[in-house]
Amino acid sequence: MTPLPLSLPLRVLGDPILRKETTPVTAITNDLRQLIDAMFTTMYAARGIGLAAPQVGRTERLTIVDVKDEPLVLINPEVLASSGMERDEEGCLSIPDIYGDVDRPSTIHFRAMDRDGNVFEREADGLLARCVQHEIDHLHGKLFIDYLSVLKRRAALDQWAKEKEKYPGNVRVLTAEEIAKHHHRDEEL
Ligand code: K1U
Ligand code: ZN
Repeated sequence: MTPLPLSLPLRVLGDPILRKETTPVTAITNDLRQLIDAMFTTMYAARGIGLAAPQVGRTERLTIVDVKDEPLVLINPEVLASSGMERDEEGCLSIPDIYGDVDRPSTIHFRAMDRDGNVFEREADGLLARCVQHEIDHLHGKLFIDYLSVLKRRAALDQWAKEKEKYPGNVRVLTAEEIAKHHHRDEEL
């Protein structure tokens, strides 16, 4: 029986890795595929719709998303074109319980590589477009709070100053209950 991929600890705001540029992936190795599997386990356990490598302490230019039961692996993703503008609320698994309205292009055309090394291009709108942009930002050290107005950012950071006490060492470890509850999503992959 294949062992279940492990859930990884999440890095939260304050960990310098969240502000670093990532390194492009040059080869799809078994280690990278294992990382991808562990990232899906972690994202589902945390009830997220996206997760980027720096959020689990890694520097590879890699992110995953799953909006509406369509898991996507995006390696070296880039937005090629965008249009429209929409404001909607965002959260971040690395800034738990903090939310804010962010303006982003409503439609994007992006390119990425999948887990088999195939390059693909795709259009996205709605929540998928928002999520892909949020995740690509993570790969360049940018967080949704960076888009907030000075006042709203200050309020979010004040709130975070209290929340962060729950995460010593800037690490969020998911509980066994959280992992067990969402493990069925992995089996669908
Ligand atoms: O990268 C991350 O931190 C994941 C983040 C992605 C994201 C959320 C909201 C808008 C854009 C991108 C999350 O998944 S946080 C969980 C969450 O807020 C959410 C979950 C389901 C639907 C909508 C939001
Ligand atoms: Zn995030």
